[in-house]
Amino acid sequence: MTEDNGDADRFVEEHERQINDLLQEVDDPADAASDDDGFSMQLGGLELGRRDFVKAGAATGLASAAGAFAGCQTALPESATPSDSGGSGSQGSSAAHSHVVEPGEKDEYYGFWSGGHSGEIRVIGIPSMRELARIPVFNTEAARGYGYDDQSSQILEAGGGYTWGDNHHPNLSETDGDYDGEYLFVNDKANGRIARVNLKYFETDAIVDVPNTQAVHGCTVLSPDTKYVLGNGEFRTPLPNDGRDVNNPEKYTALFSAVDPESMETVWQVKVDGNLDIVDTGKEGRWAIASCYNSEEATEIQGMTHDDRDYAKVFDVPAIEKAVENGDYEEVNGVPVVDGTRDSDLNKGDEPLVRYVSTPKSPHCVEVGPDGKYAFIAGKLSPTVTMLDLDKIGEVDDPADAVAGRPKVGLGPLHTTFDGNGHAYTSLFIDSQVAKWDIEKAANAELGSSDPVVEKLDVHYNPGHIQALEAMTTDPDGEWLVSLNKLSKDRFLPVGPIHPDNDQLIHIGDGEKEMELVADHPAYPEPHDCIFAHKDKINPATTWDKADYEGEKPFVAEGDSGVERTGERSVHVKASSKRSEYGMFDFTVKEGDEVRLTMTNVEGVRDIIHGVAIPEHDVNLAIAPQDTREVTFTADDPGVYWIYCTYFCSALHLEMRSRMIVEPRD
Ligand code: K7E
Ligand code: CUA
Repeated sequence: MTEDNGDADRFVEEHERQINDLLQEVDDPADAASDDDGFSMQLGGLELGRRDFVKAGAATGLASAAGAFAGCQTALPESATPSDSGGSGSQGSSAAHSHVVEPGEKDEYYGFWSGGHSGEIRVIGIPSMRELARIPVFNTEAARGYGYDDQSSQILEAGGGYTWGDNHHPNLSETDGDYDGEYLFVNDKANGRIARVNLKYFETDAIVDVPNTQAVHGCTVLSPDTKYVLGNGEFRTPLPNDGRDVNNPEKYTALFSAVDPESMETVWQVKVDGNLDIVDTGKEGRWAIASCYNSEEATEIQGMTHDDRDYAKVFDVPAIEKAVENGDYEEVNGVPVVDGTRDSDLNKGDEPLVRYVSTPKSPHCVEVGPDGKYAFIAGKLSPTVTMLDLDKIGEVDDPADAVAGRPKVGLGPLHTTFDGNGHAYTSLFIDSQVAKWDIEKAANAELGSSDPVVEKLDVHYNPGHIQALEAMTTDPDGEWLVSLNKLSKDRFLPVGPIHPDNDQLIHIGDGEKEMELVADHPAYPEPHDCIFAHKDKINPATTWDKADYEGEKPFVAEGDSGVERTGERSVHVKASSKRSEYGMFDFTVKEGDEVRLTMTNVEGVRDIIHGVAIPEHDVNLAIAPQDTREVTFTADDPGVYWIYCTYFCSALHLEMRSRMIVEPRD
């Protein structure tokens, strides 16, 4: 049970040194060509040569089957075979496995990407990596009129009225452990929120501002039936955060929150020691496992990385529900908060709410494998992944006895994914690699052994999440894996100092063959994670069904267009739209009127969207067939304003216009 975790400063320093090394090589490729300079160092128990840091084919432009794998040879156990197939860095052209989807053909999978601090979700086809759509969630977005019409503005307003968010973890709703195609849920780390996207319309339909919490980072649905959406409070704050205890960090606390997926209300929270980073659940609806990187409860980096051990926290969901039912909580801002700290009475006895499992060192991610047997907790500052046996965790007296394995996979392990065929794949942020390893072998090996590692593949560069097809279900599909790399450095045409990320498509097949790097895909900052669903599991509507909004907003049929005065200073304008005219060629209001404009697109065919732009009034609607959108604005200045359609809907699109006439008031 010996392990080499080193201390945090050393890891951080080494990491920075490696990045500097790499950047230098990028600047001066000639220098990099000589890799036999005897440079080597010990890090995390691994003997590393210069080529470990200079990821070949990328930094040097060396063509290179050999080059691409040089980086992993020293780090691999003898049994591992370096690939001879490549990863030449030529963006797919020489790859043995094609990801090309021919013109007119469709992709096999939907990929839903988080958009990081862009606030949006991106929909990308797999394997082509073609971007199909962007779904604005926490951001406003002009192309879809999101944040411009009254309905989406109200969603943003109800969610706290912020103009942006930082979404990391997209999750698909499940029924019986499989994707049911109904919803996608995603966190907002920036403002402590969770949003729901309706997958019939690919539109955000609710945002909850989770009370008592400043950052919701980890986010997942409770398998197998989406009973809750679970969110990890990452930043510790006073509870409630109303000015009390501001200078007493030891009184700050982090909360684990459960949100009802239908009402989107926060139904309970659990107060814990340390903080909360990432979360996933077992497959049976009982366990939620979260990582904690700041067990020190420090407020500065030195303190946060001080200890060699932090923990994983295992939440017993039924036990928490029971505590809430029994009234064993304190209500804070309308939410029952149960005490899951280590000294809590609720954690004594044989059904503790939260089990604290000692784990090295500032662990980052938690992913539960397809069979639900193990939770995989990547060490981040430890080169290991801890496997926690979920069948045992409820049985053992000391939660540490539920640790079933701890392979040493490489430097900076962050996230793990699965091919459904016995392999785990872990991203190595510092090594810029994906390590493939054998799960059962790791369960049988000594803790800290690197024997279970089968293969490593260089990626470009510094991967965060990696995700294989349907890896979070009970039945992963293998075949493709995407590595979401934080830095692209020299991989693309330069576009100024803010570089794209690089999402790399890697062929993994059924896990029996070597991994192959197939394509680079630049990504606008900054996706963190993605999730894939087979196309048969997602069934979007191609036009709106007006029955879905009956009673919430009107449907303006062609004959119903008109202006109604609703008050001294307010009017309601209703209009239909179709190719290539609005229901009214003009309408008249008075200076200073509050105008409520209701517009229906009466088209019955797909793909014919009409837009509404009103110059100088910041009005911008995008209305899909059979949908109705409303916007309320003030007509401040007398004059004539040409309304036009923003979507190129027909040959007479330019002529699709109307006039808003604002008469002077006196
Ligand atoms: Cu690792 Cu927010 Cu999932 Cu980023 S988190 S990488
Ligand atoms: Cu309607 Cu262009």
